[in-house]
Amino acid sequence: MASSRIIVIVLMAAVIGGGAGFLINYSMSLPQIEKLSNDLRASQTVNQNLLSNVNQLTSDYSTLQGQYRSLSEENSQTLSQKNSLEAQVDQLNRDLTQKSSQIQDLQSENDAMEQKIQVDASFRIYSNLTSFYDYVRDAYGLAGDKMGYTALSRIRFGSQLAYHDLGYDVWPNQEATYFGDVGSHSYSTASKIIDYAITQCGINALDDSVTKIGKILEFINSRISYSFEVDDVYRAPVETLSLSSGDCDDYSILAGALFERVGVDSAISFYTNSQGENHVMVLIHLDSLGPYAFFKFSDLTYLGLRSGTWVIIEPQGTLDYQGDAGWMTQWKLDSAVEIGP
Ligand SMILES: [Ca+2]
Repeated sequence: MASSRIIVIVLMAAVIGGGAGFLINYSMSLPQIEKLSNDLRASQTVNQNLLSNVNQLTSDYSTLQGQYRSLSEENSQTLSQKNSLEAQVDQLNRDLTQKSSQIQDLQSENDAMEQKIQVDASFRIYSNLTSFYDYVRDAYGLAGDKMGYTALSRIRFGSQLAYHDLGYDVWPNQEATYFGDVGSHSYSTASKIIDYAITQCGINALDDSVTKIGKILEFINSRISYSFEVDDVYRAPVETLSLSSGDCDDYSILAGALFERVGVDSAISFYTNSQGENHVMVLIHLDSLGPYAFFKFSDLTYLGLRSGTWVIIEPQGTLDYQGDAGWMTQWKLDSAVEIGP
């Protein structure tokens, strides 16, 4: 079999060589041919393996490309979700900041409300003390009119109410009854409330008189609201503080008591105008209101007041209001009574 292949190869070489006009004398040994044949088969096997590997790699590459595209899409979606979540976090942070601010505002309002409740409770007076003032008004009239039915008698009564609340025994008979029933003095109870009011005004020991007056007016106008009365009742300072309301005489009696408490001598004063209306304001024994505009009387000794300048204070306004000519100049002074014994 092997020799026949050699013969065929030799013959083919002879044919090819003869056709070309020459002869190639080619011959191989049998082992060589077998080796070549084996090598050829091995090479084919290697090629097939390589081809198979290339196919496999191509397939793997295609799979990886698919996975890469899929992962790219997922990555894109994840990035989009991340951006969305970050935007949500930003919004939540803004909401949180806003809510925190609202909570702080509410906390402040709550603190202020609690503070007001505490202050209201401290200014509250009870029926034992209100009954004392009712008892006194029963004896002297709602505005002290039973003492003479004049403007002077009325403001004298107002002055006495202020003086009582500064801690003085103005009506010994009524006070004895009160002490017998309650076991303490009405003027002591009232005087402590006046002291508390001064602390609420925020007055410092080093404040000058005008500053003290300004703080008292600020306090009065923040706490007290004007209220008409169907009957003309003169109320004690602590009654007005407890009610948080009053009319012109009640404002004046309260302001006079507070001015006196910080060392500013004061008087309750009664006025009329061309329309036949009455009004009550405060006079203070000071030369001026410093930088603030004001109206004054240089001498009121003819009304029984000590000598020197008396400045008019409208307690329903703050220091800035005291120079209001449109309001102040209409009033004609009728009478005045200093707060004191
Ligand atoms: Ca009144």
